[in-house]
Amino acid sequence: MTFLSGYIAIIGPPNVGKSTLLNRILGKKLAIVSPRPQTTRNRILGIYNGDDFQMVFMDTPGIHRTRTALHRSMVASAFAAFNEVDIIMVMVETGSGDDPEISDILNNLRGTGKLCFLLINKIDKGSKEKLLPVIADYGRRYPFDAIIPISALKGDGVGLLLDELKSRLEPGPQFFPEDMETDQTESFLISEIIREQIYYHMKQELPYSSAVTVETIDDISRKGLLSISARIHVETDSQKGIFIGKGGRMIKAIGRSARLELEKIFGVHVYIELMVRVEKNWSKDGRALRRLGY
Ligand SMILES: Nc1nc2c(ncn2[C@@H]2O[C@H](COP(=O)(O)OP(=O)(O)OP(=O)(O)O)[C@@H](O)[C@H]2O)c(=O)[nH]1
Ligand SMILES: [Mg+2]
Repeated sequence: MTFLSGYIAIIGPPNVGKSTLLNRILGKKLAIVSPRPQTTRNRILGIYNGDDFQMVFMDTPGIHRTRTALHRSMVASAFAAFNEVDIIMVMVETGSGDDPEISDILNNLRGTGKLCFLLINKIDKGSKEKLLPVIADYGRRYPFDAIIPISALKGDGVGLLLDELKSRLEPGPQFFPEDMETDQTESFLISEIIREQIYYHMKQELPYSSAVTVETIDDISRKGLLSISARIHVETDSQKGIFIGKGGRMIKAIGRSARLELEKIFGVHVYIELMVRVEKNWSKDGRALRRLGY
């Protein structure tokens, strides 16, 4: 039996459902998801194993036109994925055809010569009739090796996508041990889950001005308890005030929902201590970015 393997990137504009697809394929939450754009900031691997194959999926930050140092680093890491994988999956929504990001993505694809699928996501939202002209239009714009409509949220088309991917894998090594599901550390995943809750609790630009680092994790296994201390970094004193909220109400609410989510993921009781710290203009400063993991 020949072992098949490959790296497969999920690329696309923000908010189209890339992280949702990664989680759907792996059958668990590896990547955070939110209704707002630019949620994912780092590349995340999800390792999908079969008896005779291994697919290494790479979730990437949404590609958008941007100015700040943080967003430049996010977009650069997404574009770098083009060169590092065997198969590229470009994900769009039915409505995203005219977005300038799509042209940027297609222009970058042209030079790669790599196998490339187009995934049209969120088909559970629109009508089937609208899909056909979209498929035809994308087919004209780029010679995709396959165009596959899916719903990452509901799972429609995802089985078909996996079959199609498997049929295109080449003989290759098992890159990661069988029991490894992701390249993320536990502490990175925890910081991401806290960041996810910030997207749900904070309005407007505030999530984009925040970063989370985990300072300590105490695994008190005998008591079935994970005790976490983490910091939320914001850019100004006034943001700090809003994150803490009246009488600490906001920070408590973020901590509580992150705790519930982490208890679901780890299956143990979780205790979280959250602190808010001002790191002036961190999203515009290269050194601060590196310190915070970007
Ligand atoms: N109706 C519907 N909603 C979806 C589907 N897939 C994802 N979503 C929703 O779209 C939003 C964005 O999903 P994400 O997975 O965070 O999107 P993303 O492409 O990773 O976004 P960035 O990380 O910001 O680039 C969330 O509210 C998801 O629940 C789908 O198939 N159908
Ligand atoms: Mg994402």
